[in-house]
This record gives sequence, C-alpha cells and structure tokens, in this order.
Amino acid sequence: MTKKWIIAGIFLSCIVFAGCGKIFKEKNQTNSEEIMPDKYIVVGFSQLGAESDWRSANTESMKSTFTNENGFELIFEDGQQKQSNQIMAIRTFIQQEVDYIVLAPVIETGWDTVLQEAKDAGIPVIIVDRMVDVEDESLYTAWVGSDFALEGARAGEWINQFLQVKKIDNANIVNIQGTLGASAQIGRTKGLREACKANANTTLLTEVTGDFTQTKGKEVMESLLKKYDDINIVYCENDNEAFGVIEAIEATGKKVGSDIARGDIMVISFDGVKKEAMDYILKDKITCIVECNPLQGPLVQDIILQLEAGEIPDKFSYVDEGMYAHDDTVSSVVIDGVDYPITVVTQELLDVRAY
Ligand code: GYE
Repeated sequence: MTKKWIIAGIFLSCIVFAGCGKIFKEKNQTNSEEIMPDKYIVVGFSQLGAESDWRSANTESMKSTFTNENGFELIFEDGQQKQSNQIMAIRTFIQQEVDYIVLAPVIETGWDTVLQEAKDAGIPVIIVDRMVDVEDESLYTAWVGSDFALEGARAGEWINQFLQVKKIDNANIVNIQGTLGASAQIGRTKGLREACKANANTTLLTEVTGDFTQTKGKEVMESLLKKYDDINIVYCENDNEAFGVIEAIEATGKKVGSDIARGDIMVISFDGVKKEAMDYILKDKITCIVECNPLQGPLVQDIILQLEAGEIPDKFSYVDEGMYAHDDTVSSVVIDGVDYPITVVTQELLDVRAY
C-alpha cells in the first residue's frame, strides 16, 4: 500500500469514528461535553400530563431518579392528557431503541396495539400510577401504583362512620370525579357508590367530572351550587378539584367545614401531596384526605435494576398510603378486616412533614 493510501485510510477512519460518536450522543440526548460510551440505561417515560400537584410530584420523582448520576438517560414526554400523544411517544421510544419504556396511562383502555409493538421490539414496559386494561397481561412487565379501589373504600367508610358518630341521618353528597376512565377515577367513584348504597342516610345527588383540575373543579361546583341548594358533602377525587370546589362554595357565601348540622358543606378528597392541602385540613376546609403517594421513581428503578440483573420483578407493586383528618371523630376505618388508622393533622405534624 502506498503512503498516499495509508494517509487516506487514517483520514477516513477519523470521519467514521467522529460520526459514530455523534449518533451515539444524539440517541442518548446528552448535553454533556463528554461522549459517554455505552453506559446509560435509556428510559423513555410517557407521562400523561401536568394536571395536578400529584402529577408534578410524580414527574419530579421520575426525573430525580432517572439521572445520569444514577446511570440512566431519561427521555421524558408529556402527553398533555391525550392518549394519542402517549401512543405517539411510545412509538418514538421504540424507534429510538430505548432500553425500557415507562408509561403513566391517562385512561385504562386502548393500549393493546402499541404495547404489542413494544413487546415485538423486545422493549420491556413498566406501567406506573394508573392501570392499563389489556387482553394480554404479558404486554407489560410490571406495574407500580396505588390501590384506587381501596382508597375509595376507605374514603366511603370514613364518611359513613363520620355521619354515624355525628348522628346525621340525611346527607346529600355530590361527587366531583376525576378524568373518566382513569383508574383513580374508577376506584374512587366505586368506593363512594358502594358506601352510599350501604348507608340509607346518604343520597348521592350526582356525579360529574372535574378532570382532576382546579379550574374544572371550580367550574362544575359553581353549576352544582346553582342546581342544588342542599349539598352537605362534596367528594372530590383529588385535592386540586377540592381547591376549586372550595373557591366556588366560598364565593356563594356558604361555609366550608365539617359542621354539617349547622349548614357547613364538608369537603373530602384524595392525594395530600401539597402543603396547601394539609393546611386546609388544619383549617377544616378539607375534613379528610386519603393519601395518594406519587413517589414512584425509586420503585421503578428497583424494577429496572432487577431486570438488568436477570431477575423477575413482582408484577404488581403497591405504594404505602395513609389517611388524614381534621379531628378524631373517626379514628380508623376497617376494610376487609384490615384496620387503617387516621392521622389527625396538627401544626406540629405539618412542621416536620417533608413535601
Ligand atoms: O390522584 C390526581 C392525578 O392517577 C393517582 O391523577 C393519579 C391521580 C391523582 O391527577 O391528582
């Protein structure tokens, strides 16, 4: 080989290597100056939106878990409450050949086709938060989230016990539901319906969706207050709806609180993520909150690390959740033989609670 060809060869190799580096960097979307060799576990996360404080905390938990320092490269996509956006995101993750797909699905149904595509591509899918309702459960590897039916049952039982202790024999309830078709809505709605069915002293006046947002919660409550002048309890399927509901009630000059016998409208809700919600319990603006734990990032990380080690993770993992109330009218609720204690919110508790 002549000297000319050797020089041309070296020159060509340089171009090829430089090109490879660029492709790798783009695939991993790293901004770091250094081009990392095949190091990170690439996770594509399709979050459903940013509708609530719970959601923000959930997103934050994922982002602070799947960091370069922890050995991950996270590709985050916000579905903006649209299933079609989430399906598009999953298809993009498949094209990008990510190592794992994490999906927080907006509703339960309609995932079979796209999850089959991920399975065919050999990419494990981990579902977080809400469930997917698919024909073939092997379409996802694992699920991490809350027992929404239990949350609803706990809230329903709390209401019934509260009414019994306070000797209230006629309570009118309205339900501000979450996003229709979402597991959190399905489980929480079921809990209330069953509790009302079991208690002849309650009337479920109506159910209407507030889409888990403060704005919609306020809007629907304004129209309910025009339609019904005898609402005693508002069951909000998350705290953000409760914030909107409280605004709407107070704007009419009515009082929010647990003294139903004196005309208060009692608000109860779910999540307990933000300090504002806990402050509202202290003031008896929200009388009871069934906690919903958004800190799922570390649990998903454990699942991925198990898979990396060739182990088989549990198919379903439930997060721990408590219950908070303004006072000790109800000290615990029993569901299926299990006793769930209720924590009375005090200023001291709020001072030490991490948010
Ligand atoms: O309770 C609500 C959010 O699916 C558990 O969705 C989640 C629910 C949560 O918007 O605030």
